Amino acid sequence: MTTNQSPVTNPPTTNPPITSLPVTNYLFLRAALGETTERPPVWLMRQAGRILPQYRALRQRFPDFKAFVKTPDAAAEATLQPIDELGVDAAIVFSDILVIPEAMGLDYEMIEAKGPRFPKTIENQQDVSMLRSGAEAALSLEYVYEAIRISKRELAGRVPLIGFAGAPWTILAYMVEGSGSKTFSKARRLLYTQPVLAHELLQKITDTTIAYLRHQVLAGADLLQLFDSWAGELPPAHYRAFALPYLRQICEALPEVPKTVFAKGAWFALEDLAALPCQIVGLDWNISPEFAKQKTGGHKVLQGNLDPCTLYADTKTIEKETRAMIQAFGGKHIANLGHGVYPDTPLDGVKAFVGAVKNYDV
Ligand code: 1CP
Repeated sequence: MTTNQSPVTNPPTTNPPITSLPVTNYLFLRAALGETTERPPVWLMRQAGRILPQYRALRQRFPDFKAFVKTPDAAAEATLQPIDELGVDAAIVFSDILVIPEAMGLDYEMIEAKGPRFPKTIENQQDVSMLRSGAEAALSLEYVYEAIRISKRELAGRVPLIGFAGAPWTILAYMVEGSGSKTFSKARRLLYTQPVLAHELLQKITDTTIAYLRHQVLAGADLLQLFDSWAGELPPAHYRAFALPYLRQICEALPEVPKTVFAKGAWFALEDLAALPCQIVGLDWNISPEFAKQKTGGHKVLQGNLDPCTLYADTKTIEKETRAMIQAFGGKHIANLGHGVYPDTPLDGVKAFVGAVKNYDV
């Protein structure tokens, strides 16, 4: 136990957790724990999404993305679609990282084909003081826990289920910036102009995320991934001061399941990421496997990192590039892309990638 944990509330009593359901495809869990496996397990970030015709059909029923995420049956259906269609070795619960700001009291809209927009952003002490945090905020995310329980039941042990959250710096970036951004200059400015306030906000996000992920594990998540999508926006010293300590708190608070930290663009922090109490480090496609292995000293399982644009190529090229990637990692590896699969990627390209990993002979 660490001193940074928020109090846990009792898990909801309806639908008992089904963590006891056996997982029959152990490949991912074995690889996550550093075992040598017959081939690397494979899944894709953003596999539950527009690449699948089934997803696009389901989405028709929910013109509002948030209503979709908040309907546990529908979210569970989206979670399972890539398992049925692609045969990947893990499912990831269908949700979004932005449910955390909303649970803390900062509402957002998801604008079709554009992305999120927060009508009100965080600017000053009063804004931060008004936010809910910790167990209290995490209680409002029951719909995610229910989606996990339904997904676990319907997966019936076929593959493990990954729970996830945004990393505190990335969540702060949205809360301060109010949307995606080319520069994230408002969020980065805050770290220079109001560092104490930034730390207060990061701590509140961290406390909420820990309570949230704990509920996800109680609901049945077998592994957890933290998405630090805007890690690469920070200079190394700021990443060390404003991102890593909070990632550490989260990892330390959840010892019961394997954890992946995916810090996009943070090649400069690989040694620090390797020192976190997580099992897997996710890599984007700007990092060579050789560089990553050297910087992480062989201590971590590495996940990634094919350029998502590879999947627009012909099948032969996809197979060749995928095999080359697996060879370059040479074990202790989970095959994935270097970021989420792009929504207009041809399904055949995605299948060629998954097939190339599954047919790989070590
Ligand atoms: O399959 C899966 O991976 C599970 C579903 C999932 C995940 C893990 C979704 C559904 N979102 C996320 C995480 C997420 N959301 C991240 C971290 C991963 C990454 O870097 O891509 C981020 C940054 C978001 C924020 C977000 N949500 C954006 C990006 C906007 C920006 O700033 O550039 C967008 C467009 C969304 C909406 C969203 N979330 C998920 C989907 C499938 C969609 C698109 C809506 C749709 O296609 O129906």
